[in-house]
Amino acid sequence: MTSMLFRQLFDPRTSTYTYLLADEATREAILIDPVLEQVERDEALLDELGLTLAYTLETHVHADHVTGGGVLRVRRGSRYVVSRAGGTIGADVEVDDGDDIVFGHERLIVFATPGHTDGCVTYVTADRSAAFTGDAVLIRGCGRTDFQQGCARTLFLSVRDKIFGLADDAKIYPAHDYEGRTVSTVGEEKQHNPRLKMEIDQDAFVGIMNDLNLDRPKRIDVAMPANLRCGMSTQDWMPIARTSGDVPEVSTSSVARLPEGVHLIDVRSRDEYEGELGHIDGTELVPLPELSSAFGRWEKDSPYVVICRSGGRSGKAATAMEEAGFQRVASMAGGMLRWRAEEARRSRS
Ligand SMILES: N[C@@H](CCC(=O)N[C@@H](CS)C(=O)NCC(=O)O)C(=O)O
Ligand SMILES: [Fe+2]
Repeated sequence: MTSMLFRQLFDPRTSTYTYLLADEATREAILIDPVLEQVERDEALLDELGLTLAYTLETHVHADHVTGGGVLRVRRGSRYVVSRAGGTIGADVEVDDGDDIVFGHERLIVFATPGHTDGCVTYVTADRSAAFTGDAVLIRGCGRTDFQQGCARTLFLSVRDKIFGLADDAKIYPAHDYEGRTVSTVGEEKQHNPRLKMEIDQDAFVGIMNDLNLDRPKRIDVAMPANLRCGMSTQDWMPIARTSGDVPEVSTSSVARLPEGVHLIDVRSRDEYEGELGHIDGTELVPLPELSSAFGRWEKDSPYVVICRSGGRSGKAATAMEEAGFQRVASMAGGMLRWRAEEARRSRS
């Protein structure tokens, strides 16, 4: 971990930690457990630090928040990584025990650590000095085992055989902390974790877990289905992710491979449309202030992608169109700025 860029980020509403890791030399980055409502924060940090987001990694299918991995994939071209055992649909990379995730010269090793859910994994740095344990081990606690195929017997074995098999000074970075703690070590948890310390046996652990009587996570009915789809929308005409502001977005690369019959609408001013950034062939120019006047002549059930300079106005337009009853609308994330940047990247490679 010594030369790796590392930031621990926090979502206060769900007490979730998101971890940013990057190769200092190549600037390739990953995010572990990004949260939908914090995507703007994460993107700003990536931009400030000059990082390319190669992957987003889920430690499991979360029940308490929607992943930011879907929107980040659409906006940044990152690849969505989740355990094969988690039962998700549409991931870019499904990992199993022992797999590697490589970014630049850095590498994380996947440990299967089921029990909180059957698809829980722990990501361990190549030098085994730090483990991102998700909800398998929390600081002085552990993930509950009362839903999502949770199993206390399995969790006990994952922690004792896998995570506690690391050196005592290995750092533990959990997916949540509800009391403001940020990091622990294997040795500390072996000694002080009230559920998992070494003097507790498997039967005692199962007894503790069966007696927790926790409330159902408040957002489970929204979070679970969304996370099982890797943060992507249920619409299937294009790969769409909905932002925390509920704007449907598609990537520039999806627009570059546009399916037949999708209407492209550019909502910038005529000056911009004909200016330096230019426009995509086949688009219809309808400046945002005039958008609603076009609603009458557009079919409500046809598919539309809306475009502007950076994705702000097109997002507003997409929302307005949905409110007006259009059923298949998306905003092109990043707008013409990203379109041109991607074009330059494509022509270099
Ligand atoms: N109160 C939170 C749920 C907290 C919760 O259940 N957290 C899960 C992790 S997603 C857990 O395993 N907690 C273990 C514990 O609180 O001991 C919510 O409504 O979202
Ligand atoms: Fe969880």
